[in-house]
Parts: sequence; structure tokens; C-alpha cells
Amino acid sequence: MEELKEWCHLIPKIELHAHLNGSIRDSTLFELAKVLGEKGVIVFAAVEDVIMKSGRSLPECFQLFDLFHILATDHETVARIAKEAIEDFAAENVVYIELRTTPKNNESKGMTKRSYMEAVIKGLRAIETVSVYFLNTDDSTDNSIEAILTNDIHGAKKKNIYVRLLLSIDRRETTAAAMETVDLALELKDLGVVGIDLSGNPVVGEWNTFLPALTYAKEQGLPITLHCGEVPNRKEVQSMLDICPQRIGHACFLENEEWERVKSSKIPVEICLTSNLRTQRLESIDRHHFADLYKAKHPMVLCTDDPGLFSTSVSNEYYLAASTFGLSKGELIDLAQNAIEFVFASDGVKKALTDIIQAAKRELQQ
Ligand code: 6MZ
Repeated sequence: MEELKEWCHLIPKIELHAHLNGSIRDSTLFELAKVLGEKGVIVFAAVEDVIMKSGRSLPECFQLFDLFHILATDHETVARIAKEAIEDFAAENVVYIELRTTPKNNESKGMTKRSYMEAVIKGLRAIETVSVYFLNTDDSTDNSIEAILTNDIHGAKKKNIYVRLLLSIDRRETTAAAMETVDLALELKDLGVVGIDLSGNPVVGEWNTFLPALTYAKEQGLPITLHCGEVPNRKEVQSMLDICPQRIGHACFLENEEWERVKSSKIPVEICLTSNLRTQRLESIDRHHFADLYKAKHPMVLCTDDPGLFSTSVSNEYYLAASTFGLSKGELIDLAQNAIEFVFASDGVKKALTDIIQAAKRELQQ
């Protein structure tokens, strides 16, 4: 068991579904909450209880996100959360991540959606313990690839990670606000923004509100990924599939007919095992649709969703898949490698990632 855990840690991994504020470190969350408690903005004891609770319903998770938003309202804090999140993913041997976040306006702090994103990028630039390649120009023509290839998977050298950003449209937003997010994503393309996500409380908002912005993103060549079927809503799932998203996340409540469409169109699915279990999307982990998709060789990728919120890590998600569904070490590394095909970054980055995983395969399987 310990050996399998170690193997899951050592594999170079690709993370395609992680929300920035859901990736906040526990220690940072406590520290920030304490300060706000002392200032009388929140009641620290009440927060402590919510944070410590392990099995949360989906609505409870969204209560917690509201709290996160109160905590992370200034630029410095946003930059810190981004910096720490990437350091933590790199420590797990994640070599490529698409980190998603909802750009936020906060007038009282002088924060606009753009300045929020600038704070995220400032956080990436501030990382010193890990080599971070987040610009779209960091492709195979750059000698960064060489640095990444010399990465020692046993951790002796400084770790390397490619970071790309997805801008999330929150389901509470208006059409105009969603359009603003797509425009911002287009403006920030050179700073590593590679796509658009639709997320937020799945029982809030109407599909038609977001459709114009998502269609606009597609027309502008920005790939999109949608939180799809997180709660039963067949009509919405069908409308989502109608716009042919490049990927979908969760897909917990799809009927057979919709699964047929997903499978025949080979839409990659971002699988978040712990998140689905913790938010009570399924009775037990062995009933997860991972099993069926894996058997069907359907494109998918193992992800954390909110590693801070759910106390998980990408390595842990691989371990969970292996121990629940009986995957061998070789199958696990293949799963990591297959994910390269579904990233939104350039072919140069895909080639570099293939080289990294091939090199790790040789080293690990010696
Ligand atoms: C839907 C989720 C989510 O954007 O502030 N988010 N949306 N389903 C989920 N599964 C549990 N987990 C996170 O990160 C936090 C935000 O991501 C979305 C929610 O909108 C949440 O407020 P950012 O960085």
C-alpha cells in the first residue's frame, strides 16, 4: 500500500480541474480567518467548525466558498494563495496544471477582474522554490523544456511546472459579466490564459444566461470546459453537449442517451473522485462512473477539484483510483500520459510533457 502511494506521488501528473480558491492551504485559511476574527469581520469559532467538518453536502461547500471569498478579498492574499497553490501542486509532481479561477470585482478594495488576475499572475511570478513556466511563449522552442527534462522525479532538484490559467464564469453572473470574463481571457492570452470554465453552484443560474459568452469564446478560438451534470438537470446537460465543449467536468448525473453522445464525440471528462464522494454525489466510490469510462477507454483525466477544501492531492486521487478500481502501476502512468492529449496548451508543450512522462516511465520502471 505504501509502495503504491509512493508510486502515485512519483508519477509526473497533469492537473486539469483545480479551482484556485479551493486549493487554499489549510494553514493559510486558518491564519486569514484568525486575523479577520480578531478584526471582528467574522466569528472565528464558527468558521473553525465549518472548516473542520469532513463530509459536506454540495450546498455546504458553497457556503464555505462564500467564506473563502470574504477571506481572499485583497490583491496580496490572492497572490499568496496562487503562489502557495502552485508550490503545493509542484510538490506533488504535477508537471502541468490548468488552474481555474473566477475573476472578481471588489470595489471597496479597488479590485477589478483584471487586477484580480494580475494578482494571480504576480503570485506565479513570486515563486522561487519551483521553476514555473506560465507564459504561452514557454513552449518547446524555449530552453525551459530542457530544464523540465532534467527534473529529478525523486525530488533532489528544483521542481518544474507548466502553469496555464482558465477563467471561470460563475453561475451567479449576468451575461454581461460573463462576456467581460471572456474578453479578459482574450486580453490575457499571452500571460498564460488558455480557456474558459463554467462553474459555481449548479442549482443557481440559467444556461441561456451563459450561452452567449461561451459561444463568443468558442468563436474567438478559446477552448471551453463546463461543469456538467453535477446535479440532475437533463435539459441543461443536453444544451451543454449541443455546443460541443472541449472538455466537461464531473458528469455525475448523465442519462444513458447523454453518455452515448459524450462517448461518440469523445469529449474528455475531468474526474474528481474525492470531491464527488465528499459532496455526496454517489453512494460509494466503487459506483463512480470512472469504472465504466475506464473500461470503455474513454478520454478522461484524474483531478482534485478543490484540494484544500477536500484535503486531497493529485497523488491521492491516483491512489484512490488504483486502490478502488485495481489499476496497475503501468496503467496509472498511462492514465497520466493520456491526459496530455486534452490540455489546452500548445503542441510544443504537449511534446515536452510527453518527453517528461516517457523519461519518468524509463526511470520508474527500471
Ligand atoms: C462547481 C465549483 C466547485 O474561482 O474563487 N467551484 N463549482 N462545483 C464545484 N464542485 C465542488 N468547486 C469550486 O474558486 C472557488 C470557486 O470555484 C467554483 C465555485 O464558484 C467557487 O466559488 P475561485 O478561484
